[in-house]
Amino acid sequence: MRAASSKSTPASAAAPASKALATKAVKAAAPTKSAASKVPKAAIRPPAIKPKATLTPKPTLTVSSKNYSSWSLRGWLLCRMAGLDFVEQQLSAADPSIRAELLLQSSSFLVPCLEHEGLRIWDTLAIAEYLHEIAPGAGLLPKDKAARAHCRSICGEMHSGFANLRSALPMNIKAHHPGFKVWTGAQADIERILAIWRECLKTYGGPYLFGAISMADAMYAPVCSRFTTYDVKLDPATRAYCRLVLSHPSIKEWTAAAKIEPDELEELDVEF
Ligand SMILES: N[C@@H](CCC(=O)N[C@@H](CS)C(=O)NCC(=O)O)C(=O)O
Repeated sequence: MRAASSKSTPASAAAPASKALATKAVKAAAPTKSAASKVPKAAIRPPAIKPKATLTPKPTLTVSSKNYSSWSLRGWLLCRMAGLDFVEQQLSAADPSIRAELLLQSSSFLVPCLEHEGLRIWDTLAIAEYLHEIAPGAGLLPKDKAARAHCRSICGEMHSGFANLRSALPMNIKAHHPGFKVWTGAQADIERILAIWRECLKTYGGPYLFGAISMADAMYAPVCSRFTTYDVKLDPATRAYCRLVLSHPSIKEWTAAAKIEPDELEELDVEF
C-alpha cells in the first residue's frame, strides 16, 4: 500500500544536471527551382520539426521526516548542492505502512534514496559520490587530491561513526533543550567532531570545512542542527561554522518545512 501521507514536491533546485529534453536537428532538403515552380507554395515548405520525445522522468529523491531524519537532510542537501533538478518524495515517518513503501522505494528500506535515469542509489555516501560523478563541476569534492582524500575521510567517519551522538542527541529541529546534560560517551563524539572541524577550518581557511561548500558540509549539517537543539557549548570558530551552515538558504528551507511538519515521534520527544 502506498503511504497516504507520501507526497511528491518539485524541488526548486538550480539548473538540471541531466539533459531532460533532447531535440534532433533535421535538415530539410531544399526543392530545386524547376520542381518548386510546379507545386503550390504551401507544399514546398519544409516539414515542421518536432522535438524528439526523449523526456526522461525527473530524478526523484525519497526522504522521510524533515524534523527527525538526518540522513534525509544530508541526501537532500547533496542533491541541491549538485544542482540536480529533482522531485522530492516525502514518506511520513509516522505512517505504519512506511516499511512497505520503503521496500518499494529503497532496496535497503532506508532513506534517502535517489532514482536517476533508471538507476536507484540508496545510502547517503553512494548518493554523494554518484552526484559528484554526474555533476563534477558542482564542487562536492575539493579539486586538490590531498583535500579530496581528507574530505572523503571525514565524510566516511561521519557515515560510519558517532553512534553515541546519534542515540543521545537525535536530530530534532523543532526541539530546544537549553542546558542539556550530555553523557560522557556522547561528549567524546562531540569532542572528535569539533576537532575535525577545527582542523579543517584551520587548514583550508573556511568559511566551510574545505573552503568552499562541499559534501563534508552536507554530511555534518545535521550535527550543526543537533548542537543547536541540545545547546552544545562551542568555541567562536565552531560556533561561527555552525551558524554559517544553518544560515545556508537550502538548510533554512528544510528547517522551515521541518518546523511545520505534523509528525511527532514520541520516543524522540521525551522531556530531558
Ligand atoms: N547508512 C544509511 C542510513 C540511512 C538511515 O538510517 N535512514 C533512516 C532515516 S534517518 C531510515 O530510513 N529509517 C527507516 C527505517 O528504519 O525503517 C545512509 O547513509 O543513507
